[in-house]
Parts: sequence; structure tokens; C-alpha cells
Amino acid sequence: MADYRNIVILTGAGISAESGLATFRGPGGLWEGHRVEDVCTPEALAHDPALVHRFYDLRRAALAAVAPNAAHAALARLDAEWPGELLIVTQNVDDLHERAGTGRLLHMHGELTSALCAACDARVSWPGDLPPKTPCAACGAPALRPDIVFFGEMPYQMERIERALAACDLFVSIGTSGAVYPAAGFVQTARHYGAETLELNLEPSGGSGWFGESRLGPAGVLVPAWVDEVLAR
Ligand code: BJW
Repeated sequence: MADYRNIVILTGAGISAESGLATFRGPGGLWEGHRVEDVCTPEALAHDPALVHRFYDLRRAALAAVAPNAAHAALARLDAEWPGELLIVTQNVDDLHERAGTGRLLHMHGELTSALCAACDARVSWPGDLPPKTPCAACGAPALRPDIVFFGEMPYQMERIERALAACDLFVSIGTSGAVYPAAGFVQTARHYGAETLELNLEPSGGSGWFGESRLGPAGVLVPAWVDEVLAR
């Protein structure tokens, strides 16, 4: 790969799989037993808030039982030691990147440990269960919901992400199936602006053909090896 200084990394559920968190698609996936439209749309939240809140309460509780793995730790090391620009954009709503020590991070699909007020858009840290109709401390409306980007809603910080994609000279995608937009299109945006592109995934993703290089295997092996390479340059 050519010389590079400015890296954008996209992570997905595959990076947390070796920590024991289920991915979404495939056998044993998180939505097996739940239809996605029953839990992950604004319509589902309006129709059956108890089901949707319970689904995310269980996911939030499961976080306490898991820990960051070698892939999260390697990206935290990259963040600490890489002297150039770096942005890690995660689609994941878990907090394993932060717990590994990564700072240059944004959560484009929301966070399990945060609540969002549907009335005033306030976001507040929320580590425990979140019953429907919980009042918002900012505006008083009984409107706190999981701070999760549902299908049909705009992911967070898209302008910042688009700017970073346009400016980077290396785009790396880790542990994502490339099934959900706009994240699935980031590789094309980065290529359009001239970046090198690398995929690290267990199997070829939906957008594999867009990547200049694909390395297949578990993130817990591939990511530390790649970070060693980058920091040795
Ligand atoms: C490993 C591994 C190991 C396993 N090591 N790897 C038609 C065409 C195009 C788009 C649309 C369309 N119709 C609707 C849309 C838009 C829609 C969309 O993309 N739908 C698709 C289903 C087609 N998108 C949206 O609605 C988004 N909003 C939007 O588009 O707004 C408008 C807009 C316009 C213009 C610009 C910007 C925006 C919102 C999407 C919200 C997604 N939310 C979810 C749920 C979050 C809450 C929760 O966690 O419950 O986010 S969906 C779910 O999928 C979650 C994930 O972040 C996301 C991606 O999944 P991910 O991470 O890729 O996981 P998997 O399971 O799919 O893949 C895991 C991968 O890891 C696999 O490849 C494994 O092989 C691999 N793996 N073990 C390495 N050990």
C-alpha cells in the first residue's frame, strides 16, 4: 500500500463477536427469533414499546458480562500510538471500544448505554433498564427511548463522517457484512476520493469487490497483526 497518514476505520458487529456478543445476520444472529421490523424501527417502538425497550434492556444487561477482545485492544493501541489523523466509526452500540481505551471514536448507530428523549432530543447516559414512558430530566416529557438509530432514521454525525472519508488516504472496514447503508457505501466514498481500501472480515462482505485488499479471518487475529504492521512503518 502507498504511504498514508490519515486513516478512517469502520467497525461492525464482527469485531465484538469474539467478546461473546452475537452478530446480527447469520446463524444464531441477534435477530433470530425477533423480526427486525418488530424491534428495530420507529413503527415498532410506537406499536409495542414494551417489547422494544425490553429487547434493549436485555442487550444492555448483556454488556456487563463481556469484555473487549484483542481486536478492540489493538485499535486502542493504534489510537494511542498513531501520530497521524485517525477516526474509528463504529456501527456497534456496545461500549467495547471505549472500554478498551479508544478515544478517537464515534457511534453512528447510537449507544446502548445512552437514552434519547423523543420530545427534545436530549441524550443522557443510561446504564440500567429503561422502562417506557420514563420522564426526560431536561424537558419532563415521558419520552425517553433507547438511543439507537432505527431503520429509516438518520445515523449520527454523518457530516463529520463524510468529511473524514473525503480526507482519508486509508479506509479499513472490520467485521461488518456491508448489508446496511449508509455505512455499506463508505468504501465507495473513500475510493472516490482516492483512498486505499482494506477489509478485515471473517468472510467476504457484501461489498468485498470494492476493496483493494481483503484479509479473511477472525478479527482477534487479523486486527492486532494489521496494527503491528501499521505502527512498524
Ligand atoms: C466477523 C467475526 C469475527 C463475524 N471476526 N468478522 C434499499 C437500498 C439501500 C438502502 C436502503 C434500502 N432500503 C432502506 C435503506 C436504508 C436502510 C438500509 O440500509 N436497509 C438495508 C437493510 C437495505 N438504512 C437505514 O435506514 C439507515 N438510515 C438511513 O439510511 O438514513 C437515511 C440516510 C440517507 C442518506 C445518508 C445517510 C442516511 C439506518 C440504519 C440503522 C441500522 N441500525 C442497526 C440496529 C442498531 C441497533 C441494534 O444494535 O439493535 O445497526 S441494524 C444492524 O445492522 C445494526 C448494525 O450496526 C448494522 C450492521 O450490521 P453489521 O455490524 O454489519 O453486522 P452483521 O451481523 O450484518 O455482520 C457481521 C459481520 O462480521 C459478518 O460479515 C461476519 O462474517 C463478520 N464476523 N464474526 C471478524 N470473529
